[in-house]
Amino acid sequence: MKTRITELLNIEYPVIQGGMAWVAEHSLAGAVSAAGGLGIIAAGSAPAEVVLKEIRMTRELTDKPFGVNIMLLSPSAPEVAQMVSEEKVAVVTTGAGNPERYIDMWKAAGIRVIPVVASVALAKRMEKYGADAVVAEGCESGGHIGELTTMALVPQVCDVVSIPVIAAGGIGDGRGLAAALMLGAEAVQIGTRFLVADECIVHDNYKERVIKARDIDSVVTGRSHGHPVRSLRNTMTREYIKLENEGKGFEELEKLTLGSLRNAVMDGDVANGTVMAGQIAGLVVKRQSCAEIIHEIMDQANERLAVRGSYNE
Ligand code: TUI
Repeated sequence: MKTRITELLNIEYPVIQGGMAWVAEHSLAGAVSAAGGLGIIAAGSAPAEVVLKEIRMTRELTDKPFGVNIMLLSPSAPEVAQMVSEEKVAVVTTGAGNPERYIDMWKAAGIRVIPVVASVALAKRMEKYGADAVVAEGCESGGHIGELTTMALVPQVCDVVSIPVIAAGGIGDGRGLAAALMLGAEAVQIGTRFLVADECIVHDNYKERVIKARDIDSVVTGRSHGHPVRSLRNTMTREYIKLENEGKGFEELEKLTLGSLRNAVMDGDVANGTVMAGQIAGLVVKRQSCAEIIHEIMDQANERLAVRGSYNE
């Protein structure tokens, strides 16, 4: 399957792995890229030297292109932004903010720049500032989210930009990829399904929680203070939502989630930690290698796309 995204990024399949903080390190990114998708190392809140080591370890795993995701709320975002320029990584994606101050520097280093956006306005602005593509991410995603659903956001973004659009949020299989292409996207970014990949380092308890999740098991915390985060329901989210309903402020709420993503991912504390995952978690039912996941998605999408012509027969 060829699209402007597979051409731009020099990848075989239009499947990009989400840059999940604490989760997406060299073994996941390297496996996804080696399998023909685009693997992404998530910088999260790590300092530049840690991300640099991950870049070097990913280069040991594959000669194929991979990317680095920069989480713009992180205090180390400026130093990571500089370091990826010096390293001339193939692709940079950004999340949770507006990366315009870095775009010229990245472009000068020959990097493909792909901001994640949750609104039409930011998509337009990113094109104007020189982005090569955008990820339009709907609120079905895990982690930090915007307001709009993928179904509503993707076609509206496609209508106002000429650069290619990558759809994200609520996509976990080949039906999702086929649907995203119908909306005008030219690739998909997938996070939740890769959480349970064999090459993904998240704790076994986290993988089991994702596999066990039903359709209605993700919840959004933090809407009251303007930093909504989607994760799987547990002791922490129940307590958080209770305190939010009591009108508690950001500082008090933050105490509940300090280090909580790390605790879930690394220590397997799926009761008190933050188990970030998207609404599609209910569809994720088995562990597979990254190559199996990607091939299954492509086979299923190709099958669906072949069926399309038959509706008018
Ligand atoms: O960034 C994400 N998802 C994330 S980041 C993350 S780490 C974190 N952990 C705890 C609390 C907060 C973050 C976990 N998940 N997705 C990309 C994304 N970006 N979704 C929404 C946005 C976004 C939202 C507002 C991008 C830009 C924006 O406004 C920028 C502006 O200044 O206009």
